[in-house]
Amino acid sequence: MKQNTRLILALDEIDRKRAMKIAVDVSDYVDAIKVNYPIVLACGLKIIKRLSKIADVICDFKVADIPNTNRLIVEQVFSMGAAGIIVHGFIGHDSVKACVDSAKGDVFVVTEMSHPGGKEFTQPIADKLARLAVEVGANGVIAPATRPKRIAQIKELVGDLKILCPGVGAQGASPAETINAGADYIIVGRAIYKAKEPKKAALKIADEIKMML
Ligand code: NUP
Repeated sequence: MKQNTRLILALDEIDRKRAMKIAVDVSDYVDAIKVNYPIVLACGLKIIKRLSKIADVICDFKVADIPNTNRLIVEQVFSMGAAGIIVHGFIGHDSVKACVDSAKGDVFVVTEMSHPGGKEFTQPIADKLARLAVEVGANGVIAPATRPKRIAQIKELVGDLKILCPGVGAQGASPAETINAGADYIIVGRAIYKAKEPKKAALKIADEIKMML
């Protein structure tokens, strides 16, 4: 995945035409487009292929199963042209390793989740999940933009692994603080795809990121 604007669009828009238009409009300002279940359930797996023609696609499927099932899921995702996949770490080393071994692109491991409930169960084990990501040879981790201090702490644990941070915009975090804390990429959904002019919204965030580098 390129590291140019450091902005990743979380395209949780379920109307296919609108989603494709937004993807084209913001393509100059994003390094990748992240898809999650909403768009894939609404538009079908082919949306991954379609979006891959516009930008690198990361599938945020938070894969969390036994090693064999994880492998089967990962193979399907990469056969559709995805560039990366997001997986859960709490299922253990063997299951995450199965993802890394079968991936034809980047694997990112969720550490502490960005929403308030992320403090309940993911925060207490987040450091262990970050270490697991390093141990199994993942390419990066997901850390919460809503808690910049945690980004910095997780960064200490993962060294060269990339840190991708959701939580900017609708969840309240700012691009500047997130970059300052050590994020390599910022993941933004609603603040872009729900904006009246998604292109302008993406440009504004990309500019804010640039100012901090
Ligand atoms: O901890 C996480 N928080 C989070 O918001 C891990 C995630 N993968 N996400 C995803 O990032 C979430 O599912 C959504 O697709 C995106 C954030 O969207 P928004 O809050 O900017 O609209």
